[in-house]
Amino acid sequence: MIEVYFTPTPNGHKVSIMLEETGLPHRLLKMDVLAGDHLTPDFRRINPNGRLPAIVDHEPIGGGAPLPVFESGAILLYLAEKSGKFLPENPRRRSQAQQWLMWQMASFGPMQGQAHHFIRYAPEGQTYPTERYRNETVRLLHVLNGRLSEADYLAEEYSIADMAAWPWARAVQLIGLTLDDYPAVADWFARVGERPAVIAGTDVKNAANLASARPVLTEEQWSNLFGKNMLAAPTR
Ligand SMILES: N[C@@H](CCC(=O)N[C@@H](CS)C(=O)NCC(=O)O)C(=O)O
Repeated sequence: MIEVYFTPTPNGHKVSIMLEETGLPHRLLKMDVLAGDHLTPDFRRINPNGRLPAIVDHEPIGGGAPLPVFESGAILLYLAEKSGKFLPENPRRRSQAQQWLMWQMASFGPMQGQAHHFIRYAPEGQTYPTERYRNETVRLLHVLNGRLSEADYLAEEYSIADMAAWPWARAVQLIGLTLDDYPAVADWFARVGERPAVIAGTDVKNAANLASARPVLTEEQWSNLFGKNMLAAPTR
């Protein structure tokens, strides 16, 4: 049994999609980041970085004590290794899957994540950072569109690279961008979105599952995500 410390965000959905795709037995433990569920010393023993998602595999590859795994990209690689699925065997395609997974982890997720912060959470009127991170997201969407104009999937066959990028492609609507401007991305997004495991893993039919465009946070919730409570957590 794999325990998944989960929140229904793009990084969380990468893992829930992969678990649905592979059918590996698992249990989702829903964490409320607004309430600060992820700021506890107990959770830091599972993820020293104190972020979601994280998993604990109680029957890890190679046996031994339960294995905690953090960072969504590392979790996808671990689950691919455990299941023997969705990381291509062919060395060229395997490398492509790893390259696009790293691209998502280093760029498409973090840059867009900053765009979400400045557009949706920061006090309004932050023109420079808003433009900087939205422009970078637009540039990355062009990169993704270029790749998907030459291949049906990021590694030619459906892989963990697609599972990593898809939830972040879905999230661009929340920062005022549309996939209609990137036809190859839009085609791929629709194709991947029809997969039963993607529907089950993200509950895409339920629009309420997407966070609101500009959430209103209480002082405590703000502190848990961006302020004193967040800063205090690693020292506790
Ligand atoms: N690079 C990490 C990013 C994890 C991350 O930032 N997770 C968000 C949810 S998507 C989180 O835990 N947010 C809570 C917070 O910022 O306090 C990964 O891919 O796992």
